[in-house]
Amino acid sequence: MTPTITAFENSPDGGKGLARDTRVRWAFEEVGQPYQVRPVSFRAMKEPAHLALHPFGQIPTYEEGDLALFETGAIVFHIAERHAGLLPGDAGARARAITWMFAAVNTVEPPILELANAKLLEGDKPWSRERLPLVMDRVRDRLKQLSNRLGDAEWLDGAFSAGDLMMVSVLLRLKPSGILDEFPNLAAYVARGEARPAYKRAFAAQLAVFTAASRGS
Ligand SMILES: N[C@@H](CCC(=O)N[C@@H](CS)C(=O)NCC(=O)O)C(=O)O
Repeated sequence: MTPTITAFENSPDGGKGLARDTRVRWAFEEVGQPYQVRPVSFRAMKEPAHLALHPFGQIPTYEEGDLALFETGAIVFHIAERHAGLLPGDAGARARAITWMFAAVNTVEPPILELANAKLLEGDKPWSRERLPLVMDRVRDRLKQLSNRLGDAEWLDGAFSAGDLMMVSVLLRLKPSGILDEFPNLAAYVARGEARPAYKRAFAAQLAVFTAASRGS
């Protein structure tokens, strides 16, 4: 059965890869699993039908027969478990790849989201200018640690894995801020992720939704 995921009907970034269905599309592309996409509006995301799939009223969701999942970490893990290509066969290496998936969403993504919130949602507050350097330094602290661990390796732990897919996806959000460029090995790591044919296909598929919509309007 072909899985169906949900994605923004109108993405705030116009389909340029920042919405989180990108990482799920990327995982599908890496393992060669076809998928379908059901666009949802912001209003529909908060209505009962979508809330039954996603208790927090967000995208993406994943449906396959009776199975409904939410949370990109869980969805990518589910895809990686069922298909070859994203998790190593060796038990230890597999556990470490899963560890990097958790690190991406649980340790690296939170300060990056905090920065996005500080700019987008709190930029007009009187205390925003004073707080921003503190928020940026929290991101730098995490990136420094990650940069030290990556060193001059190509990927986080041997061959490319779901751990890299999640970490690159999380770091991509920083590109417009310029902070990533302070850590050349991380910037190169992200560029290697973006250069993967599967990432390019995922990006193009997401963008096509919005370029087609704007041609039609
Ligand atoms: N932790 C969740 C976050 C999901 C999330 O924040 N999705 C965003 C789109 S990238 C969303 O639906 N935002 C709209 C909203 O929260 O109302 C995951 O990784 O799946």
